[in-house]
Formats: sequence, structure tokens, C-alpha cells
Amino acid sequence: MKDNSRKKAKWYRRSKKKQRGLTLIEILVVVTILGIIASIVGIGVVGALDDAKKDTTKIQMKNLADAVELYKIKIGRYPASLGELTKPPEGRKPIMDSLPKDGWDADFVYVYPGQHNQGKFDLQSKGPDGITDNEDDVTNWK
Ligand SMILES: [Ca+2]
Repeated sequence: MKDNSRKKAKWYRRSKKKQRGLTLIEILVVVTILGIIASIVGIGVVGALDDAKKDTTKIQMKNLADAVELYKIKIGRYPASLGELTKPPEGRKPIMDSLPKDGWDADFVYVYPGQHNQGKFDLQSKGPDGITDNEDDVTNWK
């Protein structure tokens, strides 16, 4: 009887040790899986954030383009620079209180007369890389 219970206790301790080992491996597996899931979700969030910044840029660019058109209606010509939207010549009322920034908090590039939009103006955001004339730019001509 006593011998049997000792055996049981020994078996129990062994199985407990085994269980602990397995639990550690399981924790490692779970942590690894969680890490993989977190990185996938992270990539998704970063992607959504980039899309949101691009959308913000498009909206701000549209507002800016509307302000430039309004300037033309009020003053009779397109502004030579975006600064004229906030400080128009001859003490006229500003079209905008401040110039909008793109989704990456950078200034828009304004070119008049437009090289891409004949007879109008070009607006360009340098995009996430901050460099003009590459494929991540947001422009009013493509
Ligand atoms: Ca760029």
C-alpha cells in the first residue's frame, strides 16, 4: 500500500516536471505566434495609416486648388506663389488663413504656369519620402 502511494507520488512529480517543460515550450510557441500576429497587425495598421495620410493629402490638395481658383476669380490671375493666398497683394482679404500641409506635415509644391496642367497650375506633395518627382508623390495631374 505504502509502496504503491510512493510510486504514485514519484510518477506525479515526474509528470509534473514533464508538464512544466511542455508548458514552457507552449509559452514559447504562443509568444512566437503572438509576435507573428502582432507584426501582421502592425503592418496592417501602418498600411492603413499611410492610406489615411495619402487621403488627407488629396483632400488638402483639393482645398488648396479650390483656394487658388478662388484667388483667380477674385484677383483676376493665378497667384505667383502660394504665399499670396494668405497675403494677397494690395491689402486684399486673404483667401486662406494659413496654408494646409500634406499628410506628412510638409508644404505643397506649387508651380505656375503649370508644366503638367497647361494654362493652369501644378500642385505636388512629395509623399512619404519627402522627395519630388517619384512614384509616391501625390499630384494634381495624375
Ligand atoms: Ca516622393
